Order: sequence, then structure tokens, then C-alpha cells
Amino acid sequence: MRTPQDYCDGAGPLNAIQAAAPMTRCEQLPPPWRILGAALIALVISGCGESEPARSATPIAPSVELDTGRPVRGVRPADLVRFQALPAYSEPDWVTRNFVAKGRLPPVQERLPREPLVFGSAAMPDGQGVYGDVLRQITGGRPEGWNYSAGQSQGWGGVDIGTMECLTRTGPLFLVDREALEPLPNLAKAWTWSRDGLQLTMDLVEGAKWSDGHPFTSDDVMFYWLDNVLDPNVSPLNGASDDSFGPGTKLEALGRYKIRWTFKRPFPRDYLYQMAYGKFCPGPAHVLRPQHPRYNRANSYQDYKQAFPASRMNFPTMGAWVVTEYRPDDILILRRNPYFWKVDASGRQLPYLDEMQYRLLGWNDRDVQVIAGGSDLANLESPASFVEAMRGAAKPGAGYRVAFGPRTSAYSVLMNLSGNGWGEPDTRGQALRNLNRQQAFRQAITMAMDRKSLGQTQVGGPFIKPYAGGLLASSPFYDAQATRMFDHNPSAARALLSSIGLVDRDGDGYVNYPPDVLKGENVTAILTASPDTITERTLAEGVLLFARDAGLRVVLRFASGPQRDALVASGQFDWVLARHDTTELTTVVQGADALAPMGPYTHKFHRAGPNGDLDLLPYESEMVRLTKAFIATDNKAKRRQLMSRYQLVSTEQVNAVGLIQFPGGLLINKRIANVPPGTPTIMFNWAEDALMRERLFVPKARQSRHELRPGTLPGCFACRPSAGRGKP
Ligand code: BQZ
Repeated sequence: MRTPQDYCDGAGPLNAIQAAAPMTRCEQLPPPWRILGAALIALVISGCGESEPARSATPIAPSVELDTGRPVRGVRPADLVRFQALPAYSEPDWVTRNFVAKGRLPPVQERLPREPLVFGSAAMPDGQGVYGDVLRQITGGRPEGWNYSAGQSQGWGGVDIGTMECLTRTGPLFLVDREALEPLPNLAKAWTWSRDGLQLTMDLVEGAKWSDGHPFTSDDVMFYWLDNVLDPNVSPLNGASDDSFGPGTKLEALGRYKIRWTFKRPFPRDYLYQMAYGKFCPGPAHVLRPQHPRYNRANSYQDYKQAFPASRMNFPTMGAWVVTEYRPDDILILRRNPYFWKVDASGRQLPYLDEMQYRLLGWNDRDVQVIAGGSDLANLESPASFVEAMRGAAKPGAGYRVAFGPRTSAYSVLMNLSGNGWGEPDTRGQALRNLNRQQAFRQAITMAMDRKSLGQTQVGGPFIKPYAGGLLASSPFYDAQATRMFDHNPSAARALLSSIGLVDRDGDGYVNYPPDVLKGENVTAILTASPDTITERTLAEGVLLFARDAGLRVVLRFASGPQRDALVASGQFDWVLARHDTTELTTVVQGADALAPMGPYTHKFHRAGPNGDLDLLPYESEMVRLTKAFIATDNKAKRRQLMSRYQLVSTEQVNAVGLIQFPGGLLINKRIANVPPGTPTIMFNWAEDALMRERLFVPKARQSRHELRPGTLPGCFACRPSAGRGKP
């Protein structure tokens, strides 16, 4: 991999065009006219689209869809999911024949809860499905192990979203009528607020079971809360902490299937969003507790975290699938969960797809493999691949289609705003943070950026829009009037830098600190970025080149996904190139507590130092006040007003240097049905949740032979290997 020194500060002549459009020396983009040509073709195709044949058993989807964000939805939550006992239930014939009939599995009605979750057919684009086939996906991550509650990743890319279930669910909310917007019931099937709104009582799905047949009860919920979220020695994946549900919040079990929250403020409805993926997805207490140091004195907390390595198969889940096979750096195979507690309106136990496969490759392979026919589904989130993906989909007989969602993807440069020692910076790092905390410095950086060129280097055409920072334009709370966009102006940026004493004193083209700071050496900012995708690499190099044009020396530090995340989480960064992969800057209602540094250890780029003090800047204090007021009111007009003020403060103060915003898309194999049109790559959650993969199906006539372990079910986790249920 190229080291920053290769570029260092990008010395050496570049021709005019390359100077205008920051490009890496080695990656040549297709000439602009070809990009535009392809985009126009795509636009035309989507505009008039292939004439869709009448809806037949085997739905044929158009090759390229461009969702311009038209809300073709507006379903009511109960149209999507409800809890109801149905007259009869069924399962794939091979399960009945080879497992139930042979007494190796109880009958389906005994495996399902008293009232299973029922998916409404009205919200199924292609209607109720049929059983069979496999969903093939790729992830660039690698499973660390199965202890999500103690912070282990299962390899990202939607693996954990397919195995973990949470109290509520929000991914599919992009389909829901905004007037009826509230998290969907999930493991918590219903809830009631006390009259004063300080207590919330939730009913859990009575009779639901883990994939090993063990009952799911409030014990699993309380173990997750008391012995993981509230245990200071444990950090669940996706960062749940006592702060996430409000300081002083209590949770108690009122029975096997009833829990009650007690809050410090009335009606904190935003916490219902926190109870969805990634913050409240309990693990199997019957398996985890025996390894937890509070109950197993022989174990350390590290032992507990690593007690379930990725090599252990059939780890109990509440999700639609269970990991049954794992070959490092090769593949994860997941088979249908025989105890899955969700059905379609005809009582067919879901999922429809018997198998899910995850090939363990690179993040860039995700879309390439769908294009090549080796995978069935990918989040198209790297604009540099848009043209190739559309060109391939436009070919006659192409096996996949491209479906673009709303413009909810974006990249920014986040600047570490902690002047208090968070991440133990050295003197160089501390000096740079002191600059990050100055508005003139942040404004100079944002003025140095030529967002239009940064976008054009990724893909031509209508996809990419400049991003000022703050709320994204696709957010229902976005206010263009309150959005301060600083246009590209390197000389004004230089003037701002000199206004705070930063001028090029040694004539090397870079501004220097005043003589009494770091002996007047060049101001140097280390930009941490992931090398995992072309988009991140080229954007990082673009930032380096544009900063240099304004006289600021930037050095790139490439650190891959988990390393980058660890550096950021521990505050060891000056600047980080961040992909917008959370929900607060689009939905606002979900993850609102991430909009500002609400607590000493909650914010992504401003946390407390070793002495626990959070040195907020005045504008940040106002953002905290605005966010608290937003969370505390249900009044729509007041909320809109508060977010307009938030937008003005965060963009005027350049809380983060926004770069580009663009629509993510999905690449989908054409045999896959029930994909809701316009599914966002990320909004309330990743597409892997928004898609409701348990409802995806392949019409019989189009079913493939890609399944690797047909006719098998997950074995049991804790019993002797030979006694496995797996093989028929
Ligand atoms: C989606 C997502 C599902 C994590 C991850 C990955 C990690 C980060 C982030 C995205 C991947 C995919 O994102 O890029 O499309 O499938 O998994 O979880 O980037 O490295 O730590 O935050 O969500």
C-alpha cells in the first residue's frame, strides 16, 4: 500500500486538469464524456424504463432505477408488521419431512410464539413468497466472534443484522407514513406509557425461542442491560452505554414477558429508536452468563469477550438465520433458524430463503461480484463504481439491476475538537487541536475544499452534490435557508489562516505556526482515512491536495475499518475522513443524542479528557441545548425551528467539513423478489435491515442451484458434536 510519504504533501508538477480535479497518480478515471454518456443512458433507461411486462409469477425488474426520493410508500406500521395468532402455520416441506416427521424437531406451531410477528402482505412489493434458494452476499469485514454484547463484530456487511434481533426495529421506517412514524414493534411487541410518561412498560414476544429452542424471556433483556450495558467493563458493539438511554434510567423485569423502563424525563420517545439495531439487541443469556466474570470467577472480562470465537458454529440467535459454517477468509454459511418467530400472513414461517452466504472478500468486491454474477445483493455506496454498475445493468440479459435510493450517503472531515487530552495527543497533536477549536481555522479548511471537483472525480452526472456539513439535504428537517455553504476560495482560506497568525514564514508553500508554537514549524494535520474503498482513498488525496492549495500541510494516515474505528473511538486522530454511516444527520429522530456532545463519552469527535472534563466550545453548548430541546418536545413546528437553528450553527461554525452527499443504491440479482423500491442504503438503519431480508424470496421458476448446504438446519451449540441436528 502506498504510504503518505509517497504523496507527503503532493509535491511535483500536476497538469491543469489534474490540479483542478484532485486525482491519485495511479487511478485514472474514465474520461468525463464517457461517464456523462453512461449516466445519461441510465437516466434515459430509468426515465422511460423497459416496458414492464404484466406482473407474472416471475417478476422482471427494470435494469436501472433512479429513486428521486418520491415517497411511493406511506404505509401504516400495522400494514408492515403486527402480532397475531393465525389459524395454521407451515414450514418448508423438507423440514417437516426430514426433521419434524423424524422427531428431530417439534412441530412448527410449537416452535412459534403464541402470537408470532406477522408481515402484512400489503407492504410486500411482490406479494407473499415461496420457500427456497439462497441469498449470496459479500463482506469486506471479518467475524471476530459471536459475543455482540461484549463488542465483537460479526464481520459487518449485515451479518449481525441477519442474526441479531432488537427490542424495536427502525430500518423499514422509510416505508412508513411520516405522520405515523414510530419504531416498529419487534422483540418488544407492544408498549404503554404511564400517565406522567416517566415509565414505559413493554410486553415481550411470549413464547419466542432462540434458535437452539431455549425460551427468550425478560432474563435475556435484563442480562444484556445489567451485565453488559451497565457493566463498565463491557462495551457492547455499536456503543450502547447507560448514556444511550438517559442518565439514571432504570429497567426492571415485571415477569417472564414484561419489562418496565423508568426515566428521569417524561415521554423520551427518542429512546424507542435507541432500542432498535445496534443499541438494544440482547444476546442469549443462557449461553453468555456462564462465561461472564460476575458469574464465573475464573473468567476475566477479556475471556468473556472472547469466549465465543468465530470458529464456534450454531451460536444461538433470534434472527432469521444461524451461522453454521465458517472458513476463515473464505465464507460464512448461514442456514434458516427453525425457531424463527416471524411468519407471513398465510402463516408460513419465515425466512423464505433457506440459506444466506457471506463470501469474505474486500469491500470493493461487493458490487464487482454482483456485476459478475457471484453475489446477489450489495450496497452500492462507492460513487466511483456507479458508472460501471449502471453500464453492466444496461446490457441486454444483465442478471442484476441497480436501484438507487434517496441521497442519504455522504463524506465529511471530522476534526478532533478535544483540547483536554482525549487520546493523549503529543505536542504536535495538541497544537493542531487548539487550531481545530478555532472557527477561523475550520472555516479556512472548508473554504479550501472544492467540493464540485471532489464529486466529479468520483462520478459525473447528477449523483453527487456538495455537502456543507450538518443535516443532509434528504433529511425531513433540512432547511436550505439555514445552511451556510462556504464556496471554494483558496485565497480567502489563506487570508483566514493568516488572520490567526498562520503564514508561510519559510517559503515552502506551507503555513507555519507562530514562532512560539512548536518553534514555528509547518502546521501539519494528519488525516486518518480507510484505504478499503477507492472512494475513501481518492477523497483523502483530494483533501490533501486542496488543503495544500490553501497552504496547509496534510499527511495521510490510512487505517483499515476496525483500526480506523479504534483510533477514532480512542481520540487518537487530528482529522478523520468519515463516511456518514449513522442515522442522526438524516432522520434526526434516530440517534439524536449523536447530534452534539451530549455526554462526556458519547460524541464521535469531541469527548472528555483523562480528568473527565468535556471542554465544550460555546457553539457546541448551543448545539447541545438545541438537541436537548428537540428531544424534549413532540411539537413538529418547534422541532423544525430547533433544527433550522441547529443547522445554521453547525454549518456557520463548520462543526464538520462536509464534502459530498449522494444517493446510495442497491445492486440486486434479478431473481430476488420483494425488494421495496427506493430502499435507502442507510437511513434509519442499513439496507440490510431496511430490506427485511426475511421477506425476500425467489420465484420457483427462477430458483438457482447456488445453495451450498440444501436440506440442512443449524446443529445445536452446546451439545456433543455428533449429536448435531444438522444433517437430515
Ligand atoms: C453496511 C454495514 C452493515 C461500521 C460498516 C463497516 C465497519 C464500520 C459500518 C455497509 C459496512 C458496510 O459498514 O460498508 O454497507 O453493510 O456494514 O453493518 O464500514 O468498518 O465500523 O460502522 O457500519
